[in-house]
Amino acid sequence: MPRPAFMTDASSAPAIPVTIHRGDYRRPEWQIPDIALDFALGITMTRVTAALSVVRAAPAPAPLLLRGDGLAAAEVRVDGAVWNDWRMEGGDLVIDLGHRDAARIEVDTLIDPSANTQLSGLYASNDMLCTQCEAEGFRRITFHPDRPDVLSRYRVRMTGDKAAFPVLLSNGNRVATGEGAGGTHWALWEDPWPKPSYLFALVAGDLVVNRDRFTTMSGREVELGIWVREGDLERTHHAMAALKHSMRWDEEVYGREYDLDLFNIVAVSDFNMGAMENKGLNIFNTRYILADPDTATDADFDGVEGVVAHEYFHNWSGNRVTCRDWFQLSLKEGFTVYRDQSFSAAMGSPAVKRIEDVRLLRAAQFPEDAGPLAHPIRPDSYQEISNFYTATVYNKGAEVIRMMATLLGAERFRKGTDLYFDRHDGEAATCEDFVCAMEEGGDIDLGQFRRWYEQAGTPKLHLALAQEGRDWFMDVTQTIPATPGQETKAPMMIPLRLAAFAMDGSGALLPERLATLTDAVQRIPLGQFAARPALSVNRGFSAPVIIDLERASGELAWLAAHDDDPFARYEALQQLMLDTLVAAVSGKADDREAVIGAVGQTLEGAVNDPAFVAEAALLPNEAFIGDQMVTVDPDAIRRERLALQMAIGTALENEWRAILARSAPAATDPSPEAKGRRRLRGVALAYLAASGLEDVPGLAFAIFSQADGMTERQAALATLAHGDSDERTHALDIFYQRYRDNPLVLDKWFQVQAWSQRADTVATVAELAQHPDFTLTNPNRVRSLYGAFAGNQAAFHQADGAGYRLLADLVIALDPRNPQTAARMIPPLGRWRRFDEGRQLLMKAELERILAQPGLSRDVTEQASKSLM
Ligand code: 0A1
Ligand code: ZN
Repeated sequence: MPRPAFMTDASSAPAIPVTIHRGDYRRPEWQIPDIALDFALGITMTRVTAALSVVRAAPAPAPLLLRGDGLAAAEVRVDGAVWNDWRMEGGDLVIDLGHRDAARIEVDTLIDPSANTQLSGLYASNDMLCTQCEAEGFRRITFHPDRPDVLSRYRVRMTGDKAAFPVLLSNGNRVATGEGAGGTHWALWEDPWPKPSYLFALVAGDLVVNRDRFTTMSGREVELGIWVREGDLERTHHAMAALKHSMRWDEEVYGREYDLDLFNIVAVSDFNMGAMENKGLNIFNTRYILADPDTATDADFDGVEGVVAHEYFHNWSGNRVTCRDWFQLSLKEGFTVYRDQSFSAAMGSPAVKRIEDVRLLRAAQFPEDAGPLAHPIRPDSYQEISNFYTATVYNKGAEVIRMMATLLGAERFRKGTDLYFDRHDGEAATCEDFVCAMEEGGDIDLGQFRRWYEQAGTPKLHLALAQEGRDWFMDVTQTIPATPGQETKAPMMIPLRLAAFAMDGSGALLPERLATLTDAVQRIPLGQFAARPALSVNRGFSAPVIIDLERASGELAWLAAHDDDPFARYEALQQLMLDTLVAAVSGKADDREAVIGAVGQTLEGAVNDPAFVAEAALLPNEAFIGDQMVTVDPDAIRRERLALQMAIGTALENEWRAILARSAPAATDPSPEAKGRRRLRGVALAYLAASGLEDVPGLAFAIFSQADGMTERQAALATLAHGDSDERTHALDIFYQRYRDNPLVLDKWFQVQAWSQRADTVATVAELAQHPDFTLTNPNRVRSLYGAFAGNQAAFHQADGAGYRLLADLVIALDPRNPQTAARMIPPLGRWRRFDEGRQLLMKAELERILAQPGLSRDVTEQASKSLM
């Protein structure tokens, strides 16, 4: 009698905090060169028959350990015969194969995709079936070692009802199809490239395709397909263009060519992350595929382009060369983010792209590095790996790659990447392998540089100018703050681009040079000048560090106007704004006039480079202002930032109005120039709104109503949402009625309200959580309301703790259904150390309330308990 064989539980294993350590890595005892999977597909019941050809890889006779999560084994067959020498250990299947060195193992599992609310493994989304296996989802489909250093060739047969699932997709090439009994059909897919289980994918559903072709540099013809639901096809063209550009770019810049005859992308609405790089079958959150000018903003278009590129680039940095274990995640993610950033820079404005990337790093990664969840880009331990898909691993990881590229220069960096790809093709590699390839290919010693992989925390560089006669120096003191488990740190190797200018306009005194810092205290000679120069440091943000350098507002204003590095110009103006805001928040004298003057200066470039001017004119966000303070005062920050916005809005009213008076570019014009103009119009409108001028709600409403695309429409709506006008109510209504059937646009409706600077935003968010269109089943919807809210500093940190309670309630409600997404909502509560005592107590109380819930997932347990430390 076969034992009952249904998936035992839709939720992950209960929380037993087991910590996994990087140092405990052991090579796999068994390899699996070939896997055949047979799926009998159904939304509520899918039967999986897995046949694994296993080969012993270690000398000692160890049993075969196959991981399982929520699975039951009905029967195990070895070389075709029923085998009884197996047992379950927790969710795992352990098969004793005695002294056999090779065997063919067959196991059947039954799963209910409709009950899989975690969106990990095989699940149903809008009547379609799809998979998400990274990091450990494959074990929710069938028993398997499910570790990235076990690489197999996959053969996948899928059978399903032809009407329900007319399209059957998996990795690699479709080698056969046919009809079956009872209205079923089947397809057989083979992927010639050995891959880890986390890259397995399958999709079955009623989908339509946007087809195209690409000819690779060696003349291989590749068929491209973007699969979406009927009605969404018209919104896939931008993604397709991005895919073709990415394919060409990777050939030209890294010499990397695509390696299958087919490249498919599928868009699904319910997805925990942005997208997934499964071999030959990328699966995307609809948010990063669907875009047209009526429903997507310019930022959304850029997001599509960047994520399509990111997943495509993984084909080499991730798939052809994969990770040995999950501690090496940054090997594929940091490098691939660096690659997608470089690609997007090449497609648009490099300066603006750099500004955006740095702003994101400061908003998402710096706080992580400064809080209880800080970890190195190559972590030393974890309880739940899903919690380590972080801004540190991704974005700081990209900065670390960028620093190596800076130290080596373009040509030697390319030698290093060539060596890395060639040497490790087909392997599961480590971060150390990457650094070794850089050292050899680039002929450089990166011994000390490796500390970037080991030490958490954002380094701080205290800089001071010193003078001896006519000789000038920069004295640098490097400190790295203590982080959990790392009390003391050794100095890092830091590439610092710098230049010095004479403020009398006579030009560069010190042309740009690259200084490589290695010591805790170091003196860098700058040269001989008659007077103190204006110092331009960390140009292009050459290192992910915090610079502490006192510069007078006059010097910053001068640099904001004259520095030849656009990023440094942006930084100078931001620093000027920041100094002013921090002074105001601390009740000290501020220099508003200098800021107004510098913004006014910058606006003079509005016609030539509107995109840059728009970025530069934006005030630093509230959280970043808070990061400069010993104790964050959210209310004072909100107040003073609004006051400065109002002062700039009022003083430069004519300039802002002039920007809005010029006609808007057509929404269908995607050129960088048009995008820049739209962005600047949004900034202008926000400044006018902040200045409280009476006609502004009317003006915003007119822009909202007449907008021919989403960029202008959303900017106007967001501006109105901050205020208290009839136009606000009216615009929100119109927007809702017009887009209520488009989930991605409806997300924006939730988002702009959660972002609002109104005093009643906490109450509004609580109300919206009860709205019939709000649902916990869709991660995009959850993020659009609660993710946006948690980023609204003054609202989330409302002094009575109502914001904290709201977020904790969400975590508690969401955890049983989707622990990964629930756990991602916790870090904002973990920032308690940065706030006053009252808020600290309230935040900790909510973390404790979360932890007191029975049956909490491993994901949430790890994040909440570490956040309390
Ligand atoms: N490798 C993907 C990210 C990803 C990770 C986990 C996922 O499921 C929980 C999904 C996607 C990327 O970097 O794009
Ligand atoms: Zn990635």
